[in-house]
Amino acid sequence: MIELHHLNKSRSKRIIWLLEEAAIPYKIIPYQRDAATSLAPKALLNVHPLGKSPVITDKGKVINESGAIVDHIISCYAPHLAPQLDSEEYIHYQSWLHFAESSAALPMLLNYFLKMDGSKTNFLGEYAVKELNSVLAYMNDSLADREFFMGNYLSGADIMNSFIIESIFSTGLMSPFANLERHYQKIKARAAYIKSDELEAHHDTTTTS
Ligand SMILES: N[C@@H](CCC(=O)N[C@@H](CS)C(=O)NCC(=O)O)C(=O)O
Repeated sequence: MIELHHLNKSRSKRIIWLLEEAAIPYKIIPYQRDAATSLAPKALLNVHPLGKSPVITDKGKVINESGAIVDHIISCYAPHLAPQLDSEEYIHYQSWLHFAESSAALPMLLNYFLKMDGSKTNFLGEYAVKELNSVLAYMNDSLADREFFMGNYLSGADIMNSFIIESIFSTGLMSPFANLERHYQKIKARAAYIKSDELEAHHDTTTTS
């Protein structure tokens, strides 16, 4: 059975959502961020040398990086959440999978960390805002004529990019991006997404007390 090493308030929630969509048996092994530093506990280093989450174990394999995890779960257990391997769409699908943790995550996290840090920057602050707006506009435009990133069906592309969309929504930066907002409302209404929210809250000691 798949075991998900899940850190509270993290990207790992997208893997819970995926596992719920895939409807396969799995087990969550929960970890809590340090209350002062927000860092992961050292115990995660016993699972993978980077000590980050998500990480899964499946059939004796340890898999880190959410993109690789999403790819693995979908290829092995939920092929309906991706286009056919030999289709034209497949390359676009792969681009969206990688986009979430590269082009989109960098400016989003830069922006977030700079705000938390509060220090004066030379060019970085302006760069982060400009880049973030550019990737959000790209995502928004791509959703203009479709419900989901790959068309009219949910795929790993939506699951990977949900971390970006949720984070942006929580900062209140969403208003100029109506298509992204529509997409967010759509995914939030899915039973598997609602279940992932419940499970995340259940395994987060800062919300369950
Ligand atoms: N690119 C990696 C990023 C993994 C990552 O940075 N995870 C964060 C949680 S969102 C983490 O474990 N942070 C705790 C720490 O750095 O101590 C992925 O997509 O899995």
